[in-house]
Amino acid sequence: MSLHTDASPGLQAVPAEAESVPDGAQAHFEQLLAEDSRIEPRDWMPEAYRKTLVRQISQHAHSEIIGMQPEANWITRAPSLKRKSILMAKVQDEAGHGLYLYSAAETLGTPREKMTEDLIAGKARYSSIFNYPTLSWADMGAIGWLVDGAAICNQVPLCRASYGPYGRAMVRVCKEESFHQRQGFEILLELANGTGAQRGMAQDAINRWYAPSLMMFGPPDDDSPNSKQSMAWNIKRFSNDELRSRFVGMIVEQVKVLGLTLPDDSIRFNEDKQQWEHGPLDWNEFKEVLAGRGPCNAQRLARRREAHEDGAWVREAAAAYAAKQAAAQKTEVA
Ligand code: FAQ
Repeated sequence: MSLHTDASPGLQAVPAEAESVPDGAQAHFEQLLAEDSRIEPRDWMPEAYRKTLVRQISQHAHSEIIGMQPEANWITRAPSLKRKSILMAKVQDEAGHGLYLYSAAETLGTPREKMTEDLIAGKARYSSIFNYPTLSWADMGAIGWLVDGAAICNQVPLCRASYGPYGRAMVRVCKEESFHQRQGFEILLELANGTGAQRGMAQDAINRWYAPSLMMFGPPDDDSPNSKQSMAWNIKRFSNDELRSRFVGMIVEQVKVLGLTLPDDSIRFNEDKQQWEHGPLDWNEFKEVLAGRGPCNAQRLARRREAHEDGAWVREAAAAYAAKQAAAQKTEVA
């Protein structure tokens, strides 16, 4: 199965021989990796390493920004003022995560404008999970518990990613995601202990978000073209399946505290492999979502495009202000 589609062609690695490599630079890069040290923006790095990072960090940044939409859908309908303010703070946190990540990607030489253009033109990827609809308030709980939970599981190892600006951004992101996960769990706990209808709503949300949250970890290892190289470069520390299995082990215990169930009878701990196993996932559905044909892809991109157009005056005003400041500074120096 090839996941490269016309809608999201991804970035192609430049062959190493096309680069002119300064003396000793490749050896220094490899030594930093061998020592498990950080590569910093000032360091020489292979072009393919740079492109892989831009690919992963920009898709991560876009995910945070598009990921604001499913939850923003419930801000005006939150059941209380307290829930509304918590949800608004969470959605704002996601915007902040997007900004840290765009900044980390910019240190690799790709301007944020270019990444944004690719996103709104439908050329860039963002996480599959944000193409599913949020149908009830309980979805705010399921997103916090399952989606932020999966994000943490995937992102804690990224705090040790070999590229310094990415790893450091992830430290702060993970701290905030862990608060997000707890607020989602608490929403579900309250619903699970509420009326029969509320309990039913919580179970329905878990039933709908379970499989998509497992697919967030990416395709199975034998179908993941980037994993091997990314692991050799100490960007990814664990494979997609390893992290998925770890996540299943976490939620299978947590769901018991909710007194609810996961929609998967096949979950078991495999003693021989020492890992959690889950039932089959619909990878065709995943492929469809990646190709732009998920339930909400068109809506998410249209909304992002609209927000970009609506924000044009802010960018123009900021640029005019910066030009004015620069001119004033120039006059002062003269
Ligand atoms: N969705 O070879 P691999 C969040 C693509 S943030 C879409 O395995 P890789 C916070 C992949 O890009 C969620 N595309 O790729 C939040 C590649 O395509 P390409 C985002 C996917 O990079 C919570 C192709 O498939 N988190 O949730 C997905 O080694 C609540 C082949 O795959 C991150 O981005 C997918 N699920 O591993 C916000 C974490 N999976 O680029 C708001 C950082 C795979 O060759 C509310 N990223 N693809 O055209 C990563 O850890 C990795 O990039 C993976 C994919 C694990 C996602």
